Amino acid sequence: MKIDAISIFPEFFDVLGLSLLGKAQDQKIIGFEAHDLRKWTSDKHRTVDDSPYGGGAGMVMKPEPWGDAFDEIFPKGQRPTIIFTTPAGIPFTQKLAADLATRSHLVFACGRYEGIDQRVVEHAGAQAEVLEVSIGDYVLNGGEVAAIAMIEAICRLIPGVIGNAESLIEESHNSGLLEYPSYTKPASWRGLEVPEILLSGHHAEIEKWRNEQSLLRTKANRPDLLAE
Ligand code: 6GU
Repeated sequence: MKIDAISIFPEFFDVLGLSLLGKAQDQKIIGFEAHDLRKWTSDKHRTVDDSPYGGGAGMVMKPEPWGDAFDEIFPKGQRPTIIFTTPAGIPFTQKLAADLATRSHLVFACGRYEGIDQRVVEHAGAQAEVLEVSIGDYVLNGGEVAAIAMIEAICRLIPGVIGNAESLIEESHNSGLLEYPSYTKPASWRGLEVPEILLSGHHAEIEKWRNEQSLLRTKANRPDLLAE
């Protein structure tokens, strides 16, 4: 999979060189490139924003640099998927991550300030599959951290990125419930014991206990998931 990110702070994406995603890049399973939006400005101050039509606080990202960036980054004759990061987007979920993991080319357009001129989104639709996506109900200063979170969630679902494919199966959100609690050695630690059932070797009983724990945890932490 090819992934491009466009941002005025491309250095944010340096973290993608670490750990499993770094390894996946070395192995050419994913190819990642971060681009500085200011590359596509032409004035002395390399301006990327301007005041909003209609008034209001804050600044809006100008359309021209984005259009020029897309002209260069979108391959001719192909239809990449472009993700505009915005708190006004559709929710990013495990399901969306799995869907996006099947694409061959993702482009993340990371807005700052009060957002990007909406015509940029409209215009991108002519050359790409377009999604406006949010990672949750809170506001970040820009889309870079959100894009990094999405890239990690998507890439770990690509075959070969995670060594142990089994670990993908039993995770929180796959079943619609949260994952059961985990324990490791020592069995007794600072007066706290590992639940005895886990030491029993009764696999059917352990599975039953884990299912119960998943349900209890979901009830306590995410009752909204049970309502669904
Ligand atoms: Cl994708 N961008 C920004 N700026 N804030 C967010 C977000 C995205 N998702 C949640 N908050």
